[in-house]
Amino acid sequence: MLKKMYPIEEAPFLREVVDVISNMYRLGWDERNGGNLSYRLDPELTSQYLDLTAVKRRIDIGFDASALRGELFLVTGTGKYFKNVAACPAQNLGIFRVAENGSEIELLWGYEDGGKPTSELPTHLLNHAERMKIDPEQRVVLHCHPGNTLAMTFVHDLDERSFTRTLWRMITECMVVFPEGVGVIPWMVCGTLDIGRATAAKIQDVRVVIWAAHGIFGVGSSIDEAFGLVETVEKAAEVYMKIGDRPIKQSITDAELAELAKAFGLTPRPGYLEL
Ligand code: 2HA
Ligand code: ZN
Repeated sequence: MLKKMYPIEEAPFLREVVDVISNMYRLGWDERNGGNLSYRLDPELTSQYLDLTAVKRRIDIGFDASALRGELFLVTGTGKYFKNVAACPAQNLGIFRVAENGSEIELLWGYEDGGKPTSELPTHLLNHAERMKIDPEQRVVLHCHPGNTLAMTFVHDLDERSFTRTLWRMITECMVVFPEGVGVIPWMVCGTLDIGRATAAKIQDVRVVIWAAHGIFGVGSSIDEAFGLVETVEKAAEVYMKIGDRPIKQSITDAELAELAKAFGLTPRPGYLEL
């Protein structure tokens, strides 16, 4: 019996991705072709919208993603502008499966003008692979260039403990949202396997990694979770940058952060509080 298929435009995962991308664009986090996103799709759900046996193209990705062979991903296209995604998802996004050989992908939908996945594909796929080892529900990796987080990487020292402690103090909720802290990578060339490896090496311990003078990566089991992490960090960085050089008259103490952890039943990263 032929399976009934629905139009891909109605797929909840596609709508969600288009929505969050448009939102990020309007927040000013994705100038020009800045930013990229990957979403690991559920095959059962996806098969209601796409014939998973109809491979349109095979694309060499130039690195080994065999840890993810057979997995389906919805990923933004290289050189594409977040601004344009809503008007034309099929040109700006693609859905593919990681091929058996691990070094190619099988395009099932999208990249319609002959395009291919984001230049940051190594970071996206390596992050998924690392994160899935500890969280089988890992689905989303999101990258963008939010201005305050970026600015903070110029004026704050990049030590992860120190960076995290500052963020935790800027909004009470920060420690509740990322009790494990944030990862920070000093400037590196982007779009490379090296920066992908450096990011993935951190992503087992943290769900946010900041690239100095570039942007931020957030991961999670859903778009909301990954986006929520990034917007919380960016908001805290905004408060930090707004304070600027003015003297701080009062702030949240370490004892208060410990009290907060107790109230919310969470464990701040060991050694980060001075008690
Ligand atoms: O996709 O953001 O890091 C453009 C970028 C590269
Ligand atoms: Zn970027």
